[in-house]
Amino acid sequence: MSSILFEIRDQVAFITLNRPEKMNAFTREMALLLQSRLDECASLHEVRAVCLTGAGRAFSAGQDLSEVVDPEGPGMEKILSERYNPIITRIRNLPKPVVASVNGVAAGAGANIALCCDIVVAARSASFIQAFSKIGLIPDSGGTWWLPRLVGWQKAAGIALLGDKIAAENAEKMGMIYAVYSDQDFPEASRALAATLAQMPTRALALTKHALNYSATNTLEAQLLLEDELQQQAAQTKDYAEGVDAFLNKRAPRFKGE
Ligand code: T3D
Repeated sequence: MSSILFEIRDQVAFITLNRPEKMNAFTREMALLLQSRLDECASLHEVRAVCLTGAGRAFSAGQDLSEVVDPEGPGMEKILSERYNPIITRIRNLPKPVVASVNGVAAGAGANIALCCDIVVAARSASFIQAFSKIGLIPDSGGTWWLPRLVGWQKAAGIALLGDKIAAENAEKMGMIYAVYSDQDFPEASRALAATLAQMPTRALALTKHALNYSATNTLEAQLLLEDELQQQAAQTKDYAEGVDAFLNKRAPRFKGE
């Protein structure tokens, strides 16, 4: 059985991290396979949204620590540059919305892969752990970038330094994630969220994502210019014409992602 499951349904690509007996901890092979599945999602026209989740009781426990003690294994620099940094940049640059459907504990790089997704939803029993300080590392995979932006400096510092387990409900209250569903509702609710995104104007969503990516570092003036440029691109899409026509004719729009 592959460590990454991949299935396309209703124009949503479901990517499942699949080493449940090891809490979906990432091996090298698994990290590289996730990268190539994300590339497929970017290139396949039939994929209009992505839903990333984990098999079993974890989303992911991050790097498989049994690999890092292997004297023949790659050094730390290689681990981040070869495995995790390309996953984060692929998700951020993917011109389609990516939902992190956090079914259970998300720790270490597993937590930060979830946090870099466009919309993060979680089951009530899920949790987030910046486990790095417990083993003498610093938060990587974008953790030090996302946390202060999502929850503010004080909470980010506490979460990163202490490495405490943050329950999904607390993560939602502090703005780390978008929504929490009961464990019972979670599978259908997160699937429906991804399916809704897949029926929306895909190119406008991609341009929105692009604008949000730049908002963290742009000045207001630069961001206004960028919005102007991207809005002109959005206005040329068939989906924009469809959206306006549907509104004026009081009917539901049928977006095609074009
Ligand atoms: O060089 C570098 O490392 C750079 C890269 C860094 C990126 C990172 O992600 S560093 C952070 C790595 N992750 C962690 O430190 C988290 C370690 N795991 C845990 O803290 C706990 O397992 C959890 C809180 C995630 C879950 O706890 P619990 O009690 O529900 O489950 P468990 O019993 O600890 O784990 C179940 C099995 O999964 C167990 O295996 P076993 O004994 O049944 O054969 C456990 O060893 C295994 N497992 C869990 N996490 C990892 C792991 N095996 C390898 N690597 C793991 N990260």
